Amino acid sequence: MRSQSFGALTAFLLFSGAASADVTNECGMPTIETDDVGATLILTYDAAVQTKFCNGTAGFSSNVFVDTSYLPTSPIYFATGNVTPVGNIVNIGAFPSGSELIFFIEVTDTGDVFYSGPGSRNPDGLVHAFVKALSTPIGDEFYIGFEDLFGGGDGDFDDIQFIVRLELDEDGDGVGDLTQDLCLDTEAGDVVDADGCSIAQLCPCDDPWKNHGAYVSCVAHAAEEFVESELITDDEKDVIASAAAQSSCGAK
Ligand SMILES: [Ca+2]
Ligand SMILES: [Ca+2]
Repeated sequence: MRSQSFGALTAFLLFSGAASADVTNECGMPTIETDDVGATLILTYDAAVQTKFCNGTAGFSSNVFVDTSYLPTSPIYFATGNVTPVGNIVNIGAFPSGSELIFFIEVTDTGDVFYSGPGSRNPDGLVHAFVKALSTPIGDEFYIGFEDLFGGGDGDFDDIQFIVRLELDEDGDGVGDLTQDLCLDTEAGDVVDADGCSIAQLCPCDDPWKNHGAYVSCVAHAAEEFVESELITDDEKDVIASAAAQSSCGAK
């Protein structure tokens, strides 16, 4: 089965980015070509992954997930057909180069589960999804559509549709480095805000603080904002604030 190595698809994209006239939702489902059907999506760089839900034409309702062996939290749910609003964006997280993003739908009406990629992954042995590279100025986007009927249905892969956006994410914080991450080189595992900044980056110990209190105040303020954004708990905030108070950062 063909793997889409999107780093090398530039020439191909020039000829395949146009949407067809057969638009079934606000995303504008593209024309599917033979190579798109059953294609796999394998990352060729460390990427922040985001999904944009486009719904589809299904009478059934399906829960939609991304599965990868690389994340302990896998699989990750991100939408439900005919329930999740069209255009809804979910930040899925950071995935290392070499990971395959395997998508699957769980059809709630029938209990069937169908995966993207080769048909051998599915209970009926048939391909149930297409993956098509879209043309984007920054980052990479792929249009994905699923067929939700056992046996392949009508084979137009438009029952569940969504767009996956990938962006280089070298610090692995799940925030794309090209357009969103204001703090590159975040320490691995650190919790970050929507701008990709950790508390340690917002309040660097080695900045020229007026005094120790100014540093402690910066950390306390940042930690409070992280709590309000539900990035950390109150208990975690207390631990962070206590560590800042006991540090020598800002001390003359
Ligand atoms: Ca990043
Ligand atoms: Ca960052």
